[in-house]
Amino acid sequence: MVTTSFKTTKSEEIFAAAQKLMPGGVSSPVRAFKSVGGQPIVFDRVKGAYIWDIDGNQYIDYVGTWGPAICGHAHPEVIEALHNALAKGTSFGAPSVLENVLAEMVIDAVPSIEMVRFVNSGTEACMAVSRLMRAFTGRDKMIKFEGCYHGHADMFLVKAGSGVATLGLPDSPGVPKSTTVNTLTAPFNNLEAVKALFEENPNEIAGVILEPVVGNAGFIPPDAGFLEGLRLITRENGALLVFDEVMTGFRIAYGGAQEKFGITPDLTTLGKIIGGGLPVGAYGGRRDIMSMVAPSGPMYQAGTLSGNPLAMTAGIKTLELLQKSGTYDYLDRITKKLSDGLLQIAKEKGHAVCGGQISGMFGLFFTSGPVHNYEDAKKSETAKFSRFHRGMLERGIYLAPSQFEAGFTSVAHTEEDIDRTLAAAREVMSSI
Ligand code: KE4
Repeated sequence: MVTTSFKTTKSEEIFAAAQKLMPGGVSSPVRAFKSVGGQPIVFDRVKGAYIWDIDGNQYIDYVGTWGPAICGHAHPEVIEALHNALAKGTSFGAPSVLENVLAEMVIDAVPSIEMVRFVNSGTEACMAVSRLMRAFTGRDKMIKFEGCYHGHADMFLVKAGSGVATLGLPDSPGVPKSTTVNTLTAPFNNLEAVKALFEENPNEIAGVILEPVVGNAGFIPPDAGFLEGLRLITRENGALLVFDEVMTGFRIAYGGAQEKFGITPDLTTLGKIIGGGLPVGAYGGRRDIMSMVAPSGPMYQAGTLSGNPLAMTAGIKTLELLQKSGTYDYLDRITKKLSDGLLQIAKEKGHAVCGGQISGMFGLFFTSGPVHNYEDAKKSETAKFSRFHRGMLERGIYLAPSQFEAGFTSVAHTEEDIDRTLAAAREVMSSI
């Protein structure tokens, strides 16, 4: 029997106060639990695969601060490395050897990256890469896919995923038409739609940007041949292929989805894991393209805290830990056990459900599916997902508070954690 009854008095008090101080009481919309309802829990501390809320309740965590905690929260070696780095200061605003070290690790790991620039978030990385693809090709238009999320910069808030999808926002107000007129969209996994856009916009499309495995419309993997097709179409049309691997980088494989699927884009964005939980983003790719970035070239992009020594330190140690042999086999094995178990239990209890996992990334939809794109994902029963989320939370299992997000495991998750999660799911699936 898993059912627990958590007291969440302090969470409620603190979140009530937060709502008077910050829009929605949060620093990022999806954290507000708007789409799943009920009270978000206020974190006190995290360690390994676990969260403790401010009332002292413990949860098994499948969000992992939205991906960075792949080695488990507050890994002792990361904490120790940060302690040592702190003694040297918190920010330089100048070159440091730490940037060289992390840059070399990223270049060695990610097939497309010959040169890299560090920034402070995935949003910044995607903003910069959209400017770079336009600077390099001299073209203004770009293609993104419905339901994919590339941060909150204006030009990407067109049929975006993640919090935009979660809140059902009709693409954000405050974004002038002039900044989105050059953003073309197509359904994920639909090569014909992409070909049509290139035919309708000859020699005008700078590039195609995508999440190679979608995590921001729920978990949607690429259909066989989709990534290969995009590589071919972009080459044929003199456009760049850009993989937004902010979420998939170092998670789907050490070299990201591009290593896993054997498709090398021209440019890649990174974030999350390469900062080990501290604010980092990065963009990189072919040397001839990256050489356009100031000060080596004319394309401007800058940032006060870019290459921050603490963030570099946490990223270096995190990637070192991920290089341990067997890491990705373990992630894949425990996440497959979790995903297969959740789907089997849901079906046993009579629910229409589909989903899956790749390495330490998973998701499920309450629809029989299959889910190939955002339109398919929107057919899922989001109200049932909300009841599932709440039921699991009440049993000490912390899932992403949105149907349109993916779940994440870490090397700190044990077989027992997975078994406990499935036992909780067995109870919840009987009652939703
Ligand atoms: P950030 O600016 O949040 O660091 O990265 C933006 C971004 C870009 N590209 C992809 C593929 C992403 O997944 C993200 C951010 N992911 C969301 C979670 N789906 C961040 C969580 C949040 O917005 O609070």
